[in-house]
Amino acid sequence: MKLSYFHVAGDVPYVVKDQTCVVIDVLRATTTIACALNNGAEAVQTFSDLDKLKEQASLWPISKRLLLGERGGEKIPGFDLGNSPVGVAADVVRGKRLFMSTTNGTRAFERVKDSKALYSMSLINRRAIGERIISEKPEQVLVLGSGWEGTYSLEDSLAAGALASFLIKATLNSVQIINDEMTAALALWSYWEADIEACLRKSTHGQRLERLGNHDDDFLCCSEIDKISIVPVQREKGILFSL
Ligand code: 3SL
Repeated sequence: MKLSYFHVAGDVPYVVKDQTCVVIDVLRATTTIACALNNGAEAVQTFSDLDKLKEQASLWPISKRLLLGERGGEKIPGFDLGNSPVGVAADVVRGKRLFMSTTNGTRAFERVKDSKALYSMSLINRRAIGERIISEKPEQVLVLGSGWEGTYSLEDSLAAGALASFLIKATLNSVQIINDEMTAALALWSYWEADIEACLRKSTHGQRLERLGNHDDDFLCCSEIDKISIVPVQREKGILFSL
């Protein structure tokens, strides 16, 4: 299995139609998606465009939908929820479809929505995604970070390295790392794996969240490696369901 990593959507150099892709946005979109589906949300529909989100959400019964999103880390005015994994508790999201838009994560999904298989991964469901990939036996897996407005992010690279490390161990080395970005991500993981939360807090986006207010619960939740076994998979374009 060939494994590559791209820091942001704009770095992906080719058509992804025949690929298996994994999107990562540790802080916080893909962690929120994992928690929401784990807590019984019906599905998470992602949008980079807010007008499209509102249009699609209006077709859904009010009692069965929630609008979730942030810009610059803060809840979008008029939306039901901000982008926090601790805000998507079971009593809030169970049975609901989440219409979600975030600054970077939903753009990454948009870039690879035409892929053959598409998964959403964060640190908390890293093992579940790794096991799913192994069972699928794809020739090539493209891992895509979300970054911040087109630039590198430390925490997404950490998670890419965590996935690569899992796949290498679980397949007894039959993984081929095919770009330098993934080699660097693996090195990052081996440097920080014993103190994941410290890495998240050190990242520029982690510092941005700290400036916005107390996000201790989010940092803790986002750094709990392999905590849940949910596999969010795209079954319809732009819509993630639990496998
Ligand atoms: O950029 C994104 O997609 C978000 O995950 C950022 S935030 O953590 O909600 O600020």
